Amino acid sequence: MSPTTDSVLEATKRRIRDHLEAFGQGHLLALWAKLNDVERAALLKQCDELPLQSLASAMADPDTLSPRAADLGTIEPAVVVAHTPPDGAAYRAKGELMIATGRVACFTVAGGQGTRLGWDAPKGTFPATPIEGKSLFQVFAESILASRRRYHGMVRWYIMTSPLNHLDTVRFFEAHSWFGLGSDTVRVFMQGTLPSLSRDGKILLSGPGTIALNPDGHGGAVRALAASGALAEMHTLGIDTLSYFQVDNPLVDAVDPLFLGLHEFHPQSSAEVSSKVVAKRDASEKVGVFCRRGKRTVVLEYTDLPRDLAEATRGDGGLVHWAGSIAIHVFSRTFLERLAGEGERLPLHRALKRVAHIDPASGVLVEPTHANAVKLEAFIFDAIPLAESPLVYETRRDEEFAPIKNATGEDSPETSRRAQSERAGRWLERCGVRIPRSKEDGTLEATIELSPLTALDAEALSHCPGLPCVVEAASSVLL
Ligand code: UD2
Repeated sequence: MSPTTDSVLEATKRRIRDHLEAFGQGHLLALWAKLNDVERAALLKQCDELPLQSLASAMADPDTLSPRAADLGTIEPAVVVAHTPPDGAAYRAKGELMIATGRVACFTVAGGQGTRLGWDAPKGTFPATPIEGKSLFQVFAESILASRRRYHGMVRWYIMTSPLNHLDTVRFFEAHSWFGLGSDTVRVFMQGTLPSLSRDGKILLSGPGTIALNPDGHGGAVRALAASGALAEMHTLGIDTLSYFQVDNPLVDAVDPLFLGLHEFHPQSSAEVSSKVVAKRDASEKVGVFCRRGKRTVVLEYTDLPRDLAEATRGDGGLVHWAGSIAIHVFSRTFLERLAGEGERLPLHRALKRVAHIDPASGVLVEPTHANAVKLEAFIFDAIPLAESPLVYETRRDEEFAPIKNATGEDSPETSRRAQSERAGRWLERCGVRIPRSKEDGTLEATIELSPLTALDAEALSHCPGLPCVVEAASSVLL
């Protein structure tokens, strides 16, 4: 390295070291002497990009991020538009027109790590369906393709990944020829990252010259949609409405005209953001709940909802805070542009995790056996209170929500595949097909897999030629 380059590096180092020290993070350069010039330059770049100012309070005391019950104020049940609203057909027709005129795109957040499932690949590649084992991504792709055909409109698909799974996700789509959607109609872009902290607020090193980073949560979508150019592209293409869903729920109605129509035209909606809820299975179900805090509609994540509020019941025995978030929303593009333009950083939440890291004093790798680190994440649903008049709409769990989260037990591949099969069975019954059911509890005694390309709902299924009259007990039926 030339003397000039050397002195530039030293000057940059001094500037960055002073800045880090001002925030109590000087240890990040402690292993400087062990690094070569390339590693030094890379470390300085990483340090320079840290949003230290906005992380100042999190670093000063990571515990301040957990809301205390006293800070929540008065929490009341959310106002929810009931399932099958009057004039549903009119809202649906308006939603269909939104799709037909190319105003709607899908948006899937798929940057998470999927640790609980134990699947060592992007979660969207997980085999989800009961017979063919189609991946989650394929189920969504078929749903989008079927919506394009049914409503005669282009529905593009935006997928947010993270540095942990971006390349694998793109390769998966390439290997499957983009599931027939056309690669130019699917845009895969990466979310940002935030540094992982020690329990006392020190940024961790993952190597002598690298900072330990984690994806910045699905709340990072606001920034990533803007930074990737996706919002600008939507503007150019005339897309003004985003149908948002998570990567883990194969029952999602990816392009739901009724929900889109309600979002845009319901008198209680400002058409900025709308959300679907289902009645919580029980007080301990791990979903956020929609509540009202003062005049604002908010989602309190299950970890932040005090137990007495989670368990409070009404006179009829139902939960007071029953409206469970299934993470299905519609966002208007202009609302997201407004948030991104205001530089709105959604509040950070903390998750305690095990993170292997380098001890800056000794340079030795520490492999913890307990949760030693704080990961910081923003949640997209914290944008809801920033909307003028968000709409909350109740839907049916058995029709729209069977997520795959855990390897076994609740919300597992097994429960989700059964729910997919049950829904297909119900739709066939509505078309007059005889379905084998258990005499004890009425559950389906066959396995049925129905592709979205065959039918997007029971009504469409009734027009399909060649439906069986009877499904035999213990059979597998692929439609
Ligand atoms: C989420 C909701 C929960 C409930 C439930 C319904 C949160 C914090 N909680 O729980 O209230 O609505 O879903 O199923 O969202 N993701 C990213 N980037 C990240 C982190 C996550 O894209 O940095 C994606 C992830 O790929 C997945 C979704 O966000 O599609 C949910 O992530 P999660 O597994 O952390 O949330 P979960 O299932 O505990």
